[in-house]
Amino acid sequence: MRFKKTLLVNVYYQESGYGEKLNFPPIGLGYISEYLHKENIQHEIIDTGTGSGFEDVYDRIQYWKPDLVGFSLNSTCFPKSFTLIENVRKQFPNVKIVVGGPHVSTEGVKCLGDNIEIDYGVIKEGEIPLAYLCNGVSLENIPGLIWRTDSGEVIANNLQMFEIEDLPFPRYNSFDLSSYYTDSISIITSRGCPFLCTFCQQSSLLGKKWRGRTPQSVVDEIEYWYCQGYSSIHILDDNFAFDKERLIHISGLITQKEMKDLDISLVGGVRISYVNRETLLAIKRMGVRYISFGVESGSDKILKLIRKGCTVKQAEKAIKMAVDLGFSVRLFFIIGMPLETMEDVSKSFELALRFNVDEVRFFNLMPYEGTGIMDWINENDATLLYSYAEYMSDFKKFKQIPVFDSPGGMSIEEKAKALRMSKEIINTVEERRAEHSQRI
Ligand code: B12
Ligand code: SF4
Repeated sequence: MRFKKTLLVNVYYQESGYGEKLNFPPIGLGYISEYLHKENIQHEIIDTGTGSGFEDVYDRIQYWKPDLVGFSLNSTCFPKSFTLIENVRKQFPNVKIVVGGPHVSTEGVKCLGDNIEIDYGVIKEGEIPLAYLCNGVSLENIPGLIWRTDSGEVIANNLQMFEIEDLPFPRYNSFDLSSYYTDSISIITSRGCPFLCTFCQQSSLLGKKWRGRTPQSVVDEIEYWYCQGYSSIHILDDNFAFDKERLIHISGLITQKEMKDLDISLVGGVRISYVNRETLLAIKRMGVRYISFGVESGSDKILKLIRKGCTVKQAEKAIKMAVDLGFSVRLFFIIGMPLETMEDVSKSFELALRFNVDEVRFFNLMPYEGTGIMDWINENDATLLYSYAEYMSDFKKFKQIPVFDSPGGMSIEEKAKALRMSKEIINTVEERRAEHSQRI
């Protein structure tokens, strides 16, 4: 065995704008932990999203003495994460360090190239590669592993798409579930996305191939949590409705179960091009009251440019159908796409107000590494006004500040104005909802 004791650290920052603490455990580390349990690999978890600070990480290493420390990294505040890693290296020179998560999947070898303190990285899924690493499989045979040869060259091994059915779902036995302030549990029933919406990193994260768990395993997981006292389940898939037959099957299995007050939310959003009456009815039958759609824009010109793969007409039809079927509907829009004009933004505002939805949200477009938008910025005469590290380091602040200037679209001032105006639309929808619930 190469590593006998592994400490896994979830790195969370309040500057991400998501509040002081996390309200449910990190699913990715949950899957990794479950797999390590299956393989009898000794490990512990520390989650800085539950109020633990960096000092707690150092203390735990000092006290528990792991020989491998793994960090789960988002791009959010990545410079700070690298400082944390440097501090661990300084204080514990003999500990080996491995990183994984969205930041590593999108940056690849750059993560190790830029950081001599990091010993290994894992691109995309971590369960099996990490178990191989701990168990002593030779480095060149670990799929997706980034490592250094004796001559110091950084190498990334080929990836392997794993069968997700072979991965047990997280039971969080190594987590302190009571430190998350929620009475709901979040689950993931599929991985990967074959679409290439230009603002989204998804295909570079867990792969372009959509892989869904079997209906039986999804329902087993829901039933497991229901029996543990969690009647509220959040499904966070990016593409839950990708396979219509699977969806209908899951719905059918749930309705056969005795889970009376089961309340499922499709938090991740349903792709508009999959919505039809049959799908929505199946979703409703399985106990879903709340559904969200990533509409992105009310302008066909923009939807085409961002390769969203649907039209405004399709969006209208899907929203109307969902509202008419009694779902609580939430719509997501983005402001600041290249070539977007104030006229396009007005169309998004109109669409946001057109139906009796419960909530709308407008996001300032932040270009991520590995997205079509970032390529577009690099290839066209567009300028990033802040460095990637800068805007990734303060999501809260950059929610309202445009981060790039591009020819042919809105000026910086217009983008900022559109973002300010979106607050009025959000308020109008909120007021309308409040009035409506008073009437009821
Ligand atoms: C759930 C979720 C959240 C939850 C997190 C809750 C929690 N308890 O952790 C909440 C709502 C709080 C949240 C907040 C934010 N999120 Co979020 N979130 C997600 C979401 C929808 C699902 C994550 C997930 O569970 N995936 C499923 C698991 C199986 O995959 P995974 O987490 O990637 O883990 C696998 C691998 O990455 C790897 N791995 C992970 N960690 C490690 C560690 C080691 C050592 C190894 C070896 C491997 C490894 O192995 C895991 C198992 O295979 C993703 C989208 C997505 N589909 O991934 C976005 C996503 C991760 N979030 C994102 C963002 C931007 C944010 C926010 C900044 C949002 C904001 N404020 O606008 C904040 C940042 C919070 C922070 N960490 O500081 C981005 C990150 C982009 C990036 N490059 O970093 C994503 C990818 C969405 C997107 N496409 O934009 N988020
Ligand atoms: S926005 Fe949704 S459909 Fe488009 S690439 Fe991202 S996850 Fe896939």
